[in-house]
Amino acid sequence: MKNTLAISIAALFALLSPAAQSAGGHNTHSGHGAMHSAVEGGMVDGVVKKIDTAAGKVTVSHGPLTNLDMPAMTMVFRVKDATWLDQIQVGSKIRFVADNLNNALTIVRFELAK
Ligand SMILES: [Cu+2]
Repeated sequence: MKNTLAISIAALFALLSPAAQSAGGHNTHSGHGAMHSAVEGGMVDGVVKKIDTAAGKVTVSHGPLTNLDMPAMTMVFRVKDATWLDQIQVGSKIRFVADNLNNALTIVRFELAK
C-alpha cells in the first residue's frame, strides 16, 4: 500500500511537471503579449506580392506587426507550412501571425482573408 502510494505520487509528478513547464512558458509568452494585447493572438492583414515556392518564402505587404515591433512594410517571410503557398497567388489577401523562428521571420499562422 505504501509503495503504491509512492508510485502514484511519482506518477502524479511525472504528469504534472511537463504541464507545469508548458504552462510556465505560455505564461511568459502571454506576459510579453500583454504589452501588445491588441495584437497578441490576433491576425494581421497582408497582401501577397511574390511567392517563392522552392525556397518556402513569400513576399507580403503587411500591416503593423506589433508583436515584432515592426511597422507596416513589404518584406519576405518564411512560412511554417509550405502547403500554405499552394493556397495563395500574387494579390491574395491573407491574415497571418509572424514570429521570429531561428532568427527567420516566419509566418506561423495563416488564413486566406475573405
Ligand atoms: Cu515587416
